[in-house]
Amino acid sequence: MQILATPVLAITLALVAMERILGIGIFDPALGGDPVLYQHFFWFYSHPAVYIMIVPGFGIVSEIVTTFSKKHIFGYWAIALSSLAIAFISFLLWGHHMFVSGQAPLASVIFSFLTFLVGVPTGIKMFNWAATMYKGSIDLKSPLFYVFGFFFLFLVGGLTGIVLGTIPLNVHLYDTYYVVAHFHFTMVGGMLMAFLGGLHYWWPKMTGKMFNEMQAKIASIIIFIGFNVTFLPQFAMGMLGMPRRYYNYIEEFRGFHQLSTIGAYVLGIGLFLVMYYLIKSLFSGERAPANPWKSRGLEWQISSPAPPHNFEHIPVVVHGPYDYHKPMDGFQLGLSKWGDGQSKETAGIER
Ligand SMILES: [Cu+2]
Repeated sequence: MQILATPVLAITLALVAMERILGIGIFDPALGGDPVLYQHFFWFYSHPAVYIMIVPGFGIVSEIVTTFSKKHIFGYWAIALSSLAIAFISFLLWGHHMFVSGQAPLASVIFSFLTFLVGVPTGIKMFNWAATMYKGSIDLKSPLFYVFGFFFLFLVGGLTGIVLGTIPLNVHLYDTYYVVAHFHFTMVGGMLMAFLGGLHYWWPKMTGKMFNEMQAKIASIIIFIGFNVTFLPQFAMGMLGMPRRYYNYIEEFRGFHQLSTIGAYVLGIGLFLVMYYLIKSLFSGERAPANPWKSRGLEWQISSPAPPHNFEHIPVVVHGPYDYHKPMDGFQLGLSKWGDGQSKETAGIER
């Protein structure tokens, strides 16, 4: 997605430079250019750009959900193929940012339909994650707290995306705080929550230190509350007509804005708490065991932090990374079957 989308932004900047420096009319109507063309270029890059940030988050969520449900991921192929479908469809959606830019009505209808279509693979993922947790042996650890935050916030972000993809609603909501709220629910819900979940999940593996689990859970709840207090009022404000990118507003919106401001401070406190206990863990945290979450993933079978060359010898893998239905002993036995009779110690495997 980065290879296909990001160069378009670079090309657009090059075209702007050519227009400014050489006076070639590309976007400026005074020079015979088309300003809407700029929007096409911009959104052809910027819609996939959002997905570039979210899709890795989907991968993190899949890892965390299986580890803390102790269950094989439900619908492995559906999860994998839906990622590819989301990546592919993301290149066909840019026009949903331009319903009010004077594009052809037929184009708007097609872009609207394709926008609804991307909800299908995204929905497949959500249901597969829910099915993975169903009847799982749920281990309520801090990375899973962030994934729960992801489920709720990203769901709201996705559903309000369907609202914005609906042409008549979009005409009313375009350039209002509704869009600001929707965008933050997808970005913070989709990317930041998954990032924080992944940061907590792999922190012991990266640093070799355990953070304070209780503080991590409290911080995740503060962040979740702070985020909702900040951005939920913006949906209401946007529907009532508060435009985005304005410093001033009429008296009617004061309450919403003040609530948002309070929420932003709560959100900030939560994020500073994360910074505090993570940095503290580096100095005074307990030593992390090789596999603190009892995961089946290959990276958890080496010591924490990961040794410079990960595996001294190529491990023999006899089970998949999500095979929680197979006994743990057999799994470790499989990994310790080294081709050339190396001991488990040199391979960094801890029992
Ligand atoms: Cu978009």
